Amino acid sequence: MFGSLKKRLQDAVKKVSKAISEEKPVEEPSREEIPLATEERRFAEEKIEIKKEISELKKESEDILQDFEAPVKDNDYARQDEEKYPLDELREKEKEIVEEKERLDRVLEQENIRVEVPPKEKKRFLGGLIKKAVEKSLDEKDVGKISKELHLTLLENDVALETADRITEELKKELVGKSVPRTKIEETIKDALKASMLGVLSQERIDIESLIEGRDGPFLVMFLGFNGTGKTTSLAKLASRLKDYRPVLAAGDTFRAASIEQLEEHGRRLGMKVVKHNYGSDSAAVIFDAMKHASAAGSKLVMADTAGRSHANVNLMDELKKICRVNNPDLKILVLDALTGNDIYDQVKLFNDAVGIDAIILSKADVYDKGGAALSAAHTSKKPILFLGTGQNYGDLKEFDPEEIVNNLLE
Ligand SMILES: Nc1nc2c(ncn2[C@@H]2O[C@H](COP(=O)(O)OP(=O)(O)OP(=O)(O)O)[C@@H](O)[C@H]2O)c(=O)[nH]1
Ligand SMILES: [Mg+2]
Repeated sequence: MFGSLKKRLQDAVKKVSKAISEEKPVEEPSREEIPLATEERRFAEEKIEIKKEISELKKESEDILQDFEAPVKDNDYARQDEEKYPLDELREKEKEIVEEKERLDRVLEQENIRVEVPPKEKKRFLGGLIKKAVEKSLDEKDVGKISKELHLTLLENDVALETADRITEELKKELVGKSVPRTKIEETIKDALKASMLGVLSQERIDIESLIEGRDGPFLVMFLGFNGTGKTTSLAKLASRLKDYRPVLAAGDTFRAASIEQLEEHGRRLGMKVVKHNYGSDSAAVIFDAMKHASAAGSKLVMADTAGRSHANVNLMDELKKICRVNNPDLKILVLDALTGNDIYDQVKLFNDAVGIDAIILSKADVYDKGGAALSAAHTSKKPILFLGTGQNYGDLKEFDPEEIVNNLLE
């Protein structure tokens, strides 16, 4: 039943996670962020200071040398100045200046040599880089891409718009701001998607058997739905499953030709009592009779068939309300044909508004590949899907397990 949805979801998740994980891993780091850059800048500032110092020294040495050389030309001055500047001292001073100049020149020569960053600093910096390279912080933009792709995939697979919206909203909440190892992006998206789909699918569970056990008189299960969705067949399958409670079948569809015979045939095959009236008779009365019969016979279960109906059948919708008023069913099961696709939302709304439904059986899952119907049905009704109809035999009723389905979809 979920073949197409499974394949498309898997493809979509792969596609977006690949795109995100392959994005340029590290943005060009700003100078402020990186210790190495800070170190370089500090060095550049130092260089300017050194240059200033050199030019001052040069000027100083030129002045001194000038003073020193001048008196040589003029012996009088020389003699005078020798007193002022003792020659040895001048030579010594010149040597110092030249040495200092040479030292500063050597420092300047190293201008292109990288400043050695202390190993601890370097490690911290590299650690940051590696983290950026292997981890991806999912932002609004990334998650936007993911949810857009998945939203489309869900819609293409029959998921109702409201349901697809809800799933992708949940996904966004889960993913935005999450820091994920680049190798685990796909896994993370899958997990988030699983959680949001499970949130939609997992409605309160219903255990029919314990409900039946917990009831004093006969427990009344009523089947309702559009025309031809699989009500009568699903009723027979569930009756077969619950045969130990000796169900009494009520031929509540007094409207469609051959509906009574159809139920009688199931009763014959399953060895179960069928309570029937004539065609055109009051359906509420048939079910009421079946309840009486079950009470008298000590049966714990009545399963009532009803006619298929739609918005157009105003009388039949009123009849449904009357059946419920008169018989107050314990469990109203809406049978939905999985192939219905987008109309599921309307069908759920129609029956829920009219009489309120308690649970869903999704029939024809065996001939339906898209899978989205289940998500829409559970989400729009907020009721549990009890079973999937998986064929035309009595045994073809599979318990619906949301976790199994979601895990299978995204394994
Ligand atoms: N493949 C498949 N066919 C199903 C399933 N459930 C029902 N059908 C078939 O769907 C057709 C209609 O089934 P019914 O049980 O008569 O449907 P209904 O809702 O009672 O129909 P109406 O009483 O006319 O409204 C029949 O041919 C069934 O055999 C299912 O799970 N899988
Ligand atoms: Mg029927």
